[in-house]
Amino acid sequence: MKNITLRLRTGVLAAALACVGSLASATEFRSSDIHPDDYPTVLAVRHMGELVAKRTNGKHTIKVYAKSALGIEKDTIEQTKLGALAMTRVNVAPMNNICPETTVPTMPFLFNSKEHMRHVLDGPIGDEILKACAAQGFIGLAFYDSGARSIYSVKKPIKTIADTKGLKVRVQQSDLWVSLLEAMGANATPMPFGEVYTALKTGLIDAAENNYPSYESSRHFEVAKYFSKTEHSMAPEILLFSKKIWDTLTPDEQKIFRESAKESVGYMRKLWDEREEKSLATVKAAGVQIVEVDKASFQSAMRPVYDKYLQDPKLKAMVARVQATK
Ligand code: GTR
Repeated sequence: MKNITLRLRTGVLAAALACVGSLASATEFRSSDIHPDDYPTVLAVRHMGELVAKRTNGKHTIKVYAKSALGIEKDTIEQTKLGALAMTRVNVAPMNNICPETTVPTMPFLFNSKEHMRHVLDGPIGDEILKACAAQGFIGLAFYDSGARSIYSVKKPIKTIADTKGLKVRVQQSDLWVSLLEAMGANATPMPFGEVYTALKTGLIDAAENNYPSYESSRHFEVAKYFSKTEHSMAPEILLFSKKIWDTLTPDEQKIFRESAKESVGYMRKLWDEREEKSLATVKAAGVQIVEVDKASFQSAMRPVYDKYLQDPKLKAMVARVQATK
């Protein structure tokens, strides 16, 4: 009897210790996003977190900090590199200067369609770009959709490239983006996303450019009522993990993170397609004018951007491969 009690006690103690042990090594990884809680990128990383928690039996979890709670994209990229932050979901644009391979999917008018973009990023070219960021301290886990970016303006609709001449347009913080808008004859003004609403309202800028969901969720449509369908770039979103922290995970854990991230892509795409439609309906209902543009006039002005940013033969070849991918 005594023996059984003792054995029972030891069993309970062992279970309790195991529990404390697993709690002690359990890690909540922080991930940042500038978008609101209901935005597809935020929901997708949360979904990935659920998969990771399930597959590691609760040992690892992900907490997504939305609405720029951890800072603007440039800063969260820096924190991720340093290992102060585990993950960040950003657009490829602020990575252009850091990881040159990310310029490839940013190139203007590169993809023919959403399907073309998805197909390329799901394949070997997408994987090469993700892997290339490791040299700069980032594990590229996945690409997410970011639709096609178009110019929206406060005072007048943009119909042809002549209309962007001298226009002050906000761009993302990337040299490539400055060149892209300069090639349109615009006056490119780089600034963080969170400052754009006020800049449009106060007249500091005349226009900005983005996809429907960001145009809608940021409420830029309240100030800039002309959305001109230039669709000049399909620069995707990228999910980055800190290499410093990554190297502390076991190979099995790394596999779980990688697979869960990849699985969140399909989930995100479904949400994205729905959100694009919903956002378009919202802005239209608010009186936004959706303007058809002479796209060819923009396309033919992009040569200098291709020449300047594809000097590295490796990148040039990659772009040619994208163009050859059916
Ligand atoms: C959005 C994108 C953000 C950010 C923003 C911007 O479409 O999701 O990551 O790049 O555009 O223009 O700064």
